[in-house]
Amino acid sequence: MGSDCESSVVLVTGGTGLVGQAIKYVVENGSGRKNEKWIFGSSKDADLTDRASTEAMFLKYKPTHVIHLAAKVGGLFGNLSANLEFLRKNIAINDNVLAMAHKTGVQNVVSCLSTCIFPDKTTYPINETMVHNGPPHDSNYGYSYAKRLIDILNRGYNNEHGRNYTSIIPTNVFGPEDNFNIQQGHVLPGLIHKIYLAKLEGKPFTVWGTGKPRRQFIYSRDLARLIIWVLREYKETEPIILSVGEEDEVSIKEAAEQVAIAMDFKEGFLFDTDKADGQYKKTADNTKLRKYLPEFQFTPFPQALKETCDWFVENYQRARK
Ligand code: NAP
Ligand code: GFB
Repeated sequence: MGSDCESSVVLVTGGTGLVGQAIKYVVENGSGRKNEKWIFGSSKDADLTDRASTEAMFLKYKPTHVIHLAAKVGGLFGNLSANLEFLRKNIAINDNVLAMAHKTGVQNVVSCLSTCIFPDKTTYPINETMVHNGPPHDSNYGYSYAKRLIDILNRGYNNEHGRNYTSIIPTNVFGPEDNFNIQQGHVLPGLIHKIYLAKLEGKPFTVWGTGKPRRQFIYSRDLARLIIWVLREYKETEPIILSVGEEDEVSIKEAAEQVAIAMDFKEGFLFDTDKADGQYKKTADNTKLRKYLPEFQFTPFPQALKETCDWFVENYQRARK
């Protein structure tokens, strides 16, 4: 971003979501700079699947930088139920945002991929060079192909227009302001919500699947700090994985045990093995991130979970669920 004296306007598309609100939190708690104006957009500002409303938003705010988070997002079960919609909506959003960024002269765009878009049949750990080396897990092919096209678009804008638009590859994210809807959301917010309800009934909660799949989880507020670093300092067009290390990968069963502890719940849980497991693992390699930021400290998982659970209980009425 510009030097400290140049002013910047940073537009965060998808600014009202889990990751967008984490960026707002860290910007308001020490990560912002005097010469930066931050705008957190949502679908109320513009339906980004529509080219004209996307252009109108860019002309209104005149961003110099964009953090592009807006997407149709869901967990395993949300994706399983609507792969075509995930594909079409996200292709439209991504093409519109990058086209309008280029048309209005935005200097830097950081867009979001996901570790779930990696090839399903692959060696581990997976690194940034492997994104396109084979089909993604079938459970979320729609979302995955739409996300992979961001990387291809970035290449095109770089090759033909010299734009330095780049992307990040976060692993599974959780935190305050998540989507706690049990059917459509991700596993951790789903388990938190289930335990909240189980507490009221005094019964065990249900973990879907076998509990055997493995995941790396990144706290939204840690991801937010890393995204701001990428916007300001990362100069490659190639994507960069933003994830905890391979050693922090846990099974869904272990994650459920940690969530129960964070919610102070002692009634135990059952497995519903009629429900899908989805991808067994998608272990990401954060070596590239560590080369740039060897000292970056992730929030310990139990502390991040506790902060998220406390937020949910305190904000139950207004939380997305
Ligand atoms: P989220 O909580 O579901 O928020 C999605 C955001 O996108 C909301 O602000 C939403 O606005 C906006 N949006 C959706 N459709 C839109 C449209 N048609 N026009 C304008 N805005 C629209 O998502 P998130 O978890 O923060 O994800 C943010 C980014 O991180 C996404 O690109 C996602 O693919 C990526 N990511 C997420 C995870 C994860 O585990 N959560 C993991 C890897 C990557 P409204 O609220 O107004 O609808
Ligand atoms: O976060 P999640 O829904 O998505 O995790 P993915 C699914 C895993 O958690 C499966 C188990 O193994 C589920 O069987 N699970 C257990 C649960 N209990 C629950 C529950 O209550 N809710 C949910 N949702 N799962 C997503 C992709 O994959 O990863 C998205 O589909 C996105 O596109 C996201 O990229 C980051 O991690 O399997």
